[in-house]
Amino acid sequence: MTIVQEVKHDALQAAQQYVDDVYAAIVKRNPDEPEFHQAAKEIFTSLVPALAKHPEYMKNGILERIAEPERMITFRVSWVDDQGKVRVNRGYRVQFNSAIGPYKGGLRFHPSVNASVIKFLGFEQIFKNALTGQPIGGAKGGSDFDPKGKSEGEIMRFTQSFMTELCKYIGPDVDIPAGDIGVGAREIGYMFGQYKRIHGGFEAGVLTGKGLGYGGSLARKEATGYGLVYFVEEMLKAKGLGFAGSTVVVSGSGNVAIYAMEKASQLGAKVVACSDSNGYIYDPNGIDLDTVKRLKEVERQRIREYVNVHPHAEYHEGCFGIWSIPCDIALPCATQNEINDVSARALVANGVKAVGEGANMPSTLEAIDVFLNNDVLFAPAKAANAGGVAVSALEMAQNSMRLAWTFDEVDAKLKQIMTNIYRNSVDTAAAYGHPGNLVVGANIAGFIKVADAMVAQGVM
Ligand code: NDP
Ligand code: 2IT
Repeated sequence: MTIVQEVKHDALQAAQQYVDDVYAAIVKRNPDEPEFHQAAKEIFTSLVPALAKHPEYMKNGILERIAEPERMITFRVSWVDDQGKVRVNRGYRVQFNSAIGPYKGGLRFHPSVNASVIKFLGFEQIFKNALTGQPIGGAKGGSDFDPKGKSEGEIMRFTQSFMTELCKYIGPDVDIPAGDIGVGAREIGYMFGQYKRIHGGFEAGVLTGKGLGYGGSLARKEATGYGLVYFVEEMLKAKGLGFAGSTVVVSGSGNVAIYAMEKASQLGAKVVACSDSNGYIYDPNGIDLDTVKRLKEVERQRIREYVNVHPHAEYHEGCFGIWSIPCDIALPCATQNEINDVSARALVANGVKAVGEGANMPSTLEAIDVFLNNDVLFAPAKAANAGGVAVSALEMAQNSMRLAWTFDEVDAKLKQIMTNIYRNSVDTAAAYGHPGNLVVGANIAGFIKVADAMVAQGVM
């Protein structure tokens, strides 16, 4: 008998009512925050069987509390551009939940950043971090600063100004930021330098994703993309499938996309497409990753430049067209809501077997329904992309021990963590009456860990 078969129908009804009431209150209290509403809706919908089984969560007001950030900081970030003009951006840090560990989560620099985006990301991070099995709470931050077209000097001055304010709220045992869209090793380096200058000590554990020469971890750069592919490989294996011999489409061409492409290729897949925010490339011979790395990691160019090196490849303007390319496995690794129901139906019509979310919330709620209703193997973001933050926690562990593991040691731990998350999600989905539904499994598994800690620590 599954756990959910043991619970009575009226317990399920009470749980559903509780979820509906709290969701309505969230929408009312956080108007004009559609991304945050979307993330809350996805998680809450999954939690009904868990709340029915554990009425103590309702009694303790867990949903009301977990959806309200412990702290939300917004601040002015002033800086001077290369023309001598004063510029002002807005900085954010949401410290969402510290029930199981210090706040942990990335920083995003992108013009689309606002309170809704930061809160959806911070909310997701709570459950993702719990799934890793490591002692890290949930947080996120960033700014509406647009790094595109900025000089090195402008990036440095902005980033230093950002950290001058953020440093008041973080610390190795308090809150540990890392990268996300628009924040990579370069920005983490400038932030680490500024934090150190202000605080006066070498607190390596205050940021993760650091350079290898000053406290960074081997395999952190690769971790999100590799971890995504390890997770999807487990999911495929359970059905007698695998990356070997498959055709793969990856959106984005940033940190997550590049290392997802690398690992998928190493496992014998042919990656035929990737993108940036302007458009996508299709290379029927398989993407030449060295060219993509040079264009994106070194030269910070647009992906359209790829066809100058490989004239047989095609470039198409716009982001959604990439999902019309026939493939066995789709790995959205760019941004939120990049797959809508139309794109999802196109993927299904072309016979996609598996979708693995490398980005955070890349599929709309309607797109997820399309995948689940058509028996597409679906790996939800908070499980499938947890490898990045998991290796961040391993970076913190190495910093605390003042030693450094080899690449192979970190990679082996990452693989084990991704396998554990997969098994935990599968087992939890089955136990709560939704076998094979990893959305439900991952949401409930992450939630229970945090909820139990919140109950144990009392109302606060
Ligand atoms: P990068 O900045 O390295 O790359 C982002 C990529 O996505 C770029 O190719 C970018 O194109 C594209 N992109 C960004 N915004 C948009 C948009 N609005 N529309 C279309 N394309 C867009 O970021 P990451 O690779 O680090 O992050 C990608 C995703 O993965 C994000 O959702 C992030 O939250 C998630 N993630 C990242 C982790 C990490 O460790 N870095 C961990 C877990 C999840 P362009 O260059 O044109 O902007
Ligand atoms: O979304 C994410 O998990 C990240 N951007 C990584 C966060 C981290 O702290 O490494």
